[in-house]
Amino acid sequence: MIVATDIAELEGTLSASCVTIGNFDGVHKGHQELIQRVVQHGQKHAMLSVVVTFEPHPLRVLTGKKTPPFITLLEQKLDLISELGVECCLVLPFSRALAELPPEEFVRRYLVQGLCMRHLYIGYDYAFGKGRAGNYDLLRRMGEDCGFGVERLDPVIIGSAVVSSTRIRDLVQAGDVWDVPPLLGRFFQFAGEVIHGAGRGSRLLGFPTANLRPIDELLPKRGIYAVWAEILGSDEAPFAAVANVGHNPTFGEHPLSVEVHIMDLDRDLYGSALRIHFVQRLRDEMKFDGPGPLVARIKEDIRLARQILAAPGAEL
Ligand code: RBF
Ligand code: MG
Repeated sequence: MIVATDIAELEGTLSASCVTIGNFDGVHKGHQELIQRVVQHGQKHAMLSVVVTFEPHPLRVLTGKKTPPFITLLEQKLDLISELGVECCLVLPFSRALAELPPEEFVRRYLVQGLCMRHLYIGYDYAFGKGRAGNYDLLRRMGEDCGFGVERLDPVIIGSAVVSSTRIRDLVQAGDVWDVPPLLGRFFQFAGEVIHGAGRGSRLLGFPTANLRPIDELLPKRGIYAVWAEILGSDEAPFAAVANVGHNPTFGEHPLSVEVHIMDLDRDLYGSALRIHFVQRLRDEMKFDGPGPLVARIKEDIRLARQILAAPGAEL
């Protein structure tokens, strides 16, 4: 997949394109449906398939920091879009100036002149620009003048509700990670770099944990989870593991940490990055009466996690 961040890189190189545009946080089932339609239409009509997205997220530019934590950051988003067969992704740097551009001008300048767009797919609720003026009706009207078709897709309904990034975020933050895959198309994932922790895990408890410095933003509700731990940049299969998202209250109050105990791996992971796939929540984090009872409970967590990860539906 070609990734461009400036329309000038593409202008004049394309003869016809099929496009979708959006923020695509999570690249969930609804996004996947839309993007697959672009790829299919492109193949059928000899058009280049193009996804247009913005970075940073428009809301973060326009409202400061007051946005929900994202499900996927740009790098993973691009990987997921590329895996769907898209040939080109235009990642436009979002700015207040771009936000001020009248929708008609955005369409003319970027989509028609820049990308030679002949067909556009949009999500059921998509609108862009100031006051959401760049809506389906405006795009239809412009399509007639500029020579592109517009199709608006119906929302994807799963479990009698529309699939949306907000709904997925809410499930994750409620700890209901087992309910995420039908909507997201995969388990909820969280990547982090392995850093030095308190050293208590192996020394005191006999369960070494990899402590993660977050790369991703969205974290599941505090608690203990059955997870797959993937070592990024290695070709080893993901490991069965248990994760604790919490404050280790048994040992005083600590800042929130994400720790992973990999069951069948006895190796130093400092400096590596892990991607954790959250399969099932096991329990709340609790304050135990010292290390003894905590260790007994962790053994129980591990036994349960092994069963969950071996069961149908838990495979990656
Ligand atoms: N710490 C707690 O204080 N309460 C818990 O319920 C708890 N559960 C854990 C479950 C698992 C599977 C793991 C790996 C860790 C857990 N911890 C818990 C964190 C533990 O206190 C921590 O790993 C060590 O203190 C080392 O940082
Ligand atoms: Mg540790």
